[in-house]
Amino acid sequence: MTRLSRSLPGMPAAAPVRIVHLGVGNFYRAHAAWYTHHAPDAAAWGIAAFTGRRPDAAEALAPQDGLYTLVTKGAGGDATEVIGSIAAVHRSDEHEAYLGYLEDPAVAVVSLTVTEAGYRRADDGTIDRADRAVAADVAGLAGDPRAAVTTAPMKLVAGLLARRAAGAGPIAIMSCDNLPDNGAAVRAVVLSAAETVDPALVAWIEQNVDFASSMVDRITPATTDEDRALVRESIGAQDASPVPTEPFSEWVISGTFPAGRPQWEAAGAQLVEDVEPHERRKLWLLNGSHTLLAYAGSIRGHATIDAAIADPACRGWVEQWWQEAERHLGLPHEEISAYTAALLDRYANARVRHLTAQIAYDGSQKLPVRTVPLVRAERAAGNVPVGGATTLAAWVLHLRGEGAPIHDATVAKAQAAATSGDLATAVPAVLDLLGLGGDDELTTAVLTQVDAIHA
Ligand code: CS2
Repeated sequence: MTRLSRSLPGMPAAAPVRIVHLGVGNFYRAHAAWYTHHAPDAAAWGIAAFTGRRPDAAEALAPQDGLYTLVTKGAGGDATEVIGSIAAVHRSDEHEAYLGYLEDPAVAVVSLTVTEAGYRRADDGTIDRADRAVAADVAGLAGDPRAAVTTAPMKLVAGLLARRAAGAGPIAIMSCDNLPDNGAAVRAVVLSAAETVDPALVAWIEQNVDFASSMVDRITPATTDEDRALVRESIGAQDASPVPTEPFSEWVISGTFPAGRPQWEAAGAQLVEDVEPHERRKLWLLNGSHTLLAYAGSIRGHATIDAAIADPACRGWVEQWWQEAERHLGLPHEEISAYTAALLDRYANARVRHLTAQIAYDGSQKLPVRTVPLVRAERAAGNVPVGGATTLAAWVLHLRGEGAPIHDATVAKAQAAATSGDLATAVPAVLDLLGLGGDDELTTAVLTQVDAIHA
């Protein structure tokens, strides 16, 4: 069967590259690439997409000219649509190509979906100099500003060095990852990374780079062979890498975009002054409950989110977590209940098949931003949060080998704490590591939830 390509009838031509994206996984292709495709000025805004650690997406997408099919899995059936906004695809190691884009004044935005772990942040939010890959990148750039680098913060620094040298002018960097205040978070990590390589770059960045913030919300599982077969049937061409997703989608952005941007708002994105309240709502209500379900659900034998939320115990804990969140979000009750009611429907959508094991990835990076801040707020208010304690209990059990397999590059300390003795020792050790130590009431609540999860 014919492979999907731009030479097939009705396919859009590739737009000139004005956006560079780092980390072209399913999530980006279900989300920001879709909005760019649907912007009224899409013909002027092509994306050059670089893969993350694995070259798979470049290998699948390059032979089909960057095109792919988005499969929206609604309760009533699947809708397929070919997305054309990715004009060029590259492996992450095609560094000269990357620098070439940054040297082009027409390139106006660098966006990122590199996951929480990809930012290589130390506890204080600056670049983690102890990280071996970071150290190698620093050494490389110190000798040659065009040396190949592998970490996301150093890719940004290398790109900005090239842009400054080329006199290509201001640019926006926009994170689409689940970090609170992600624009400020990326700014802190990039400025500290620049400092290690070329202190003069710091002032240039301050004058020329807009660190836009964005909250992205669309549940996107991994592609299955079933998706490939369905797409073959539906579009009459072979797509090696279609993207399944859910009907719901939300994108909230704030930034000045000094070199321009597509009219994303005309495709449904919201441009706001302050993304923070939106980000917190999504991180706590969605991502926080996802993490609860990923660990507690997988321990109770559920492979997918729809199965986990159908378990009355899991659903009860999620609802408790949402009540805990409501006390600290400072949003109208109606807004929260509308969002959580929609979440229950989204989670129950069995056609999405979102794996608990996928969400269980990288817990050591995720819990500190989506779970711990709310637990801390609850404790400061004198409450014992049962929902939060359930996530903590489930994570300790996961680190001790229960439920979804561990897949987390920065888990060593937490895993050592979790396996340091029996649960009565392990729980306070892990809480301590999360900055929740010395709290007997919380420890007791977590131990009680260990039993509840096993019940
Ligand atoms: C999930 C997110 O894997 C995870 O950690 O919580 O990827 C979630 O599906 C997205 O943030 C939804 O927008």
